[in-house]
Amino acid sequence: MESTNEIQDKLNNVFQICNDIQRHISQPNFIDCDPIDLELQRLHAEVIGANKNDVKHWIRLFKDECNRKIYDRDSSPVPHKYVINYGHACIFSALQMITTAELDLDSDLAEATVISEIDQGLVVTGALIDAKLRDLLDKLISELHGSKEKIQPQGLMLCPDFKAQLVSRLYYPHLSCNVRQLLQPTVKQFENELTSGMMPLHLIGAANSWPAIQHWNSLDYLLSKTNNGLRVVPVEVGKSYVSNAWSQKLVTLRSLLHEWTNPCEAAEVKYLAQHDLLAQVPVLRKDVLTPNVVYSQINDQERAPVLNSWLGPAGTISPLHTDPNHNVLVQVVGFKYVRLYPPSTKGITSCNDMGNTCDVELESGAFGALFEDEDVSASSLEDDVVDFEKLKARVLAKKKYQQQFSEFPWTDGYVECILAPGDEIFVPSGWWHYVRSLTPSFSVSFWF
Ligand SMILES: O=C(O)CCC(=O)C(=O)O
Repeated sequence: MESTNEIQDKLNNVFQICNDIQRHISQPNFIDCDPIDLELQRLHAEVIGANKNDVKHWIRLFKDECNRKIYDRDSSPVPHKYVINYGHACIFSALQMITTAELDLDSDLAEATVISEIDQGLVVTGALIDAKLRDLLDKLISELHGSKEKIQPQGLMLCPDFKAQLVSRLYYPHLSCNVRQLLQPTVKQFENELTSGMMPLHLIGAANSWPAIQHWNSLDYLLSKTNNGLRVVPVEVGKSYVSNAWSQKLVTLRSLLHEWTNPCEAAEVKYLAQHDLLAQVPVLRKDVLTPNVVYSQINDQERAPVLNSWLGPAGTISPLHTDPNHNVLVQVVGFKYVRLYPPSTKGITSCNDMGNTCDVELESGAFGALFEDEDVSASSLEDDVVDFEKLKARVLAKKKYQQQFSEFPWTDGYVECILAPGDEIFVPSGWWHYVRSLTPSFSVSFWF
């Protein structure tokens, strides 16, 4: 329980940070609108200058206007200023809730409402938000939580079941074309490797010394670093980003973690994918070190690697795709299967607008009999009962799918591996890669 003095101190700090944020965003040269955006510019000025009663109205107009500019467009890229404006509108809205005493700032509801508004802004603006503003928002968010009583530790793990992990491993009897393995290579060794050609490398235990390896499997830890899980994050909903029934939404981390630790409550697979969670929650960034591999290729500050987090339950799929950068994917919690094909592989064609994702579903044609229902495979081992009819049906379905895409290299021309906690995989640019989580999983990628 906070004392009256503590509450007053907290309020003073919160108001001070709000003032700093307001001053920072209101810099006249901060938003650079061209003449055709005069309407937006006018709205921005009015939001900043509006009296208290009008603010809410203007913020809504402003957000709607930015939203329209962002989403009502052809396929051309969204000009950054609309995205930044949208982010600012979310932040204004949060400040307005605080400074008009609309909410009891000491309540959980206030913390959740303000954080949700700020996180919307942070998620939409991503890397576009400037470092100073990011820092101020981080301070505000941690001050809002203040010295609230700590939640009782529950001792729950993101990936608790060691046996399930073993089962996942056993279910890969044919890892016949392993990615070349290296044991914790130095920068020099890695450079030597690359002089003979850009090939994927499985770097066993290369991230073992990361604090994240020790801490991120603990839900208590993840909740304690995210205002008890109130931080709001984007998730992909559906089988994979090329399937028809796929969408994105914003949810609290607490609801995600709850869902994954109570799987029967999860209606659909939700995947926090390709999101820079560590920029959104900088305290988690401290648990992560930049892999040696990245240093071997980048030595100037100008080209900082692009980080992304990948957090989800067992069964998330990133379909076979390529990226224009080199990548190191680091496995922090749980296990992932990765399969890679070289850039110029015949029989792989893309199906999406960006031309980087293959139209073939590996899980249907390559793993149909293994992956379709992991619960069944786990319980089969446990009870020593195998449903042969079901297995037969899957083998047939798999064959049929393979025939449908007969050009695709189903049986050769690839390398594969299973990433365990502490492992890294180097994916050279242009290599096709397919990734599937075998257990609940948390990974961080570095594109460089
Ligand atoms: O882990 C995943 O699901 C996909 C990772 C990936 O595709 C990447 O890091 O480029």
